[in-house]
Amino acid sequence: MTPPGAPQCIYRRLPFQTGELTMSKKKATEKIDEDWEEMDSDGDGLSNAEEINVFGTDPFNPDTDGDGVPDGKEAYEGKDPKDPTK
Ligand SMILES: [Ca+2]
Ligand SMILES: [Ca+2]
Repeated sequence: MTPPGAPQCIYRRLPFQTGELTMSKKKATEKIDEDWEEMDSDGDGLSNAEEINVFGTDPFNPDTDGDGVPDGKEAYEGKDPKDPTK
């Protein structure tokens, strides 16, 4: 005989367990985001975070303004990687 109330105990634990799973999944996603920001996806010498947050350039295009000079080189030389005339 199953004592009355037993299945409810199992049900009450479910939301807690689901919440834990969601939290660890979110942490994993944040770690991936951090790793991605450290990466240099287009290989122009600037990290993805620098391109988005500092220079506003395209992290997947090594030459955002299309003047033939890589974003990283323009940033290093103090030029504007978004303006082909500079
Ligand atoms: Ca880059
Ligand atoms: Ca350029």
